[in-house]
Amino acid sequence: MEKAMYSKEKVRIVVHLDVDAFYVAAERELRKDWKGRPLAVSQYNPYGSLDKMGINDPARILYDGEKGNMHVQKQGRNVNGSLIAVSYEARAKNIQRNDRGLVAIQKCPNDLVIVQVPVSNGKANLTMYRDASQRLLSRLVSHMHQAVKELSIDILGGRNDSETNNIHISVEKASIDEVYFDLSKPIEQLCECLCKNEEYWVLLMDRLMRNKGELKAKTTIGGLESEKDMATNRLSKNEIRKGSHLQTLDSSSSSSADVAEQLWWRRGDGNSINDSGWTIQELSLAVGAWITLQARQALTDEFDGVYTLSAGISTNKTMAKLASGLKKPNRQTLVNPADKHTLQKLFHPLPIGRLRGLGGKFGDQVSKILGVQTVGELAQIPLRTIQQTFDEDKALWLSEMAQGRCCDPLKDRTKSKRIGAGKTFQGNLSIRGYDSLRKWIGNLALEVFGRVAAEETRYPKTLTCWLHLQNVSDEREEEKGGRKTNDGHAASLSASIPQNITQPQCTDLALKLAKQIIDRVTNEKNQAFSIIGMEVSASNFVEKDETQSTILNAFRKQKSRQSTEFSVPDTTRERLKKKPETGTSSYLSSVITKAQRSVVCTDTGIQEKTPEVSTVYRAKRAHSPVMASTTVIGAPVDKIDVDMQYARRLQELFDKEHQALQSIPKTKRRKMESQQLISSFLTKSNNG
Ligand code: TTP
Repeated sequence: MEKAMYSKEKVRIVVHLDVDAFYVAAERELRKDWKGRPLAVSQYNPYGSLDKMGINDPARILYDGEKGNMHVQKQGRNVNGSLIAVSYEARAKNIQRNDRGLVAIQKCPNDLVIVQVPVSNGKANLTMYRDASQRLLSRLVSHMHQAVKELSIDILGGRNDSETNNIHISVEKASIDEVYFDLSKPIEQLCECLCKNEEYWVLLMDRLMRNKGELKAKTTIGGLESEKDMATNRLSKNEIRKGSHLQTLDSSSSSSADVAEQLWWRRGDGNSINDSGWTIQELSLAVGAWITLQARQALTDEFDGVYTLSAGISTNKTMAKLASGLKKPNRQTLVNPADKHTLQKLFHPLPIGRLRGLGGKFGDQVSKILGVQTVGELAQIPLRTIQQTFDEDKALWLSEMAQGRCCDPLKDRTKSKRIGAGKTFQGNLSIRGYDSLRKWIGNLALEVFGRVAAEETRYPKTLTCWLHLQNVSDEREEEKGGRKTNDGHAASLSASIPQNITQPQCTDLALKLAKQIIDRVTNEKNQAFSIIGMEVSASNFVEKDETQSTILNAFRKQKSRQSTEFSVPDTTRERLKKKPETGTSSYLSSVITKAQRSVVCTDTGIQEKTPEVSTVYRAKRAHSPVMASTTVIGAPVDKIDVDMQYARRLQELFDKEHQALQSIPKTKRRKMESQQLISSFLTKSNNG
């Protein structure tokens, strides 16, 4: 086995975190006395009598077992909505997602609480869950940074604090209660220092194994669990989604006694890296697990134990997500895809539909064409064979995925990629006329518009309408677009959102899309229709100051014709690459980013000065060097030279500023008012 001699080998550490029984936890944040009780959140019940219910409305409590059955009798059918979130205490009583309220009550009559989602405008109002989601994410990001920083300071004794102050951790919000973190960068920095100094190594091992092996006890090594624990791994995607009673609340029932797991951790006993038996990848995973454990615990403590998270620590998104679902709730699982045994035991038996990106039509296609059911069967097929059917990129992606290697990067974002509002219309509530279509599309568009308007920094470019129609004939199926479903046909259409769209225009646009879908799916204008589901959503977000700036709109149109890049000279780049200056480089990058913002935000000023020529000074933080580029926008071709002069002047100023920073002692530099530096840079650039 390769020893942990430090090499420039790239190791990726990706963590997937998923809040346990999220809506239930959000309800418990409001009512702390529900902690520990079997609790379920019920869907909005369209047959019930409750059309409007605020968050604090006591009528939301549809059933409380401790108070007897009165509620059921009093509120009749209200309590029988389907359950969308079920606490682990309720799962232990065999209550599952999608159970009807009355069925759940039969399973746990004395103790269960059923609470209905808040309602407004005759539909579920999910604002409280969305708000909770944003709040949790922002705290979690902060706890992750804190955990990284503490570990670095603890081990390296603050020696590298300029680096730890500037660590970049990519964060991708994946859903309302799921998030990915890419910890590769800080862990790489840490491991590089550790492996060069045995003293640090001992400190690290001490930290990882401290507190009677807390990390070991609270982390499952995926693929090495005891047979008993593996039972939950074999749950189908559907069983996991519904919440199985096999997922246990008792985290101590983990495989901590398992011999193989003990061995996994015991390698840390060596006195130096070289006699430890750890590979760099394993060491990085263990460090990732430690950081994740600290962040999870800090978050749970901060919210008085109301929110718990399950986590997966691995080397890519697919494996991290798979790992986080292996042991729920409130537990973390580490999966090392480089370990063949783990791959064979844990990954290869899975049906391919369990993998990210293979759960839908594409997965079915792969399964059918290649004749494979499991990930292991896919892994056996040579790349060349896959390439005969799928294009090169897809074939490579499939092959790598089956080997547990997936390179998909994180999409650095902490907000949802779309804002949508939807509603289902069951049975005789289906929408059959244009008046109710107008009413409901209007309600949904209004909600989307309101939520988009509340966004401070971004703006969507695309509006989409999705409809689910029933009683659709099978004729000319392929012309309808969308897809056939068990009970009808679902299709969507999108359109660009014009700038400065008003709320009535947004509703009109959504309605126009809905009518186009109906015409297409029913094959004829003014044909009868029956809609059982609809959604309006906004997506394709861009930064607000970009969209709102006329300059940048011009930029989008003309970029391909008239743009030019202006890079930081190599000498500067070399300087910035040097390790002692890493902190400075990210600092400068933020100076430039701010400068760019100021240029963009005050772009009318620039426009006034040079109406035909506008410059955006952009800085991207690439892996290590600062990349600065100047893009000429909307400028007549003969003016580009003039503009490049302006760009060069900015570049010179940047270099001067950089040099000036070097003459200030590092500690002082960090403490300096950043605003002061930025404004000096901007003043110089404006005067220049
Ligand atoms: P999930 O993460 O799928 O489930 P969960 O958090 O309730 O439970 P687990 O611990 O097994 O992850 O969904 C997050 C929330 O999204 C869930 O609490 C309720 C909501 N939701 C729906 O409203 N409808 C659905 O069909 C699903 C799957 C989730």
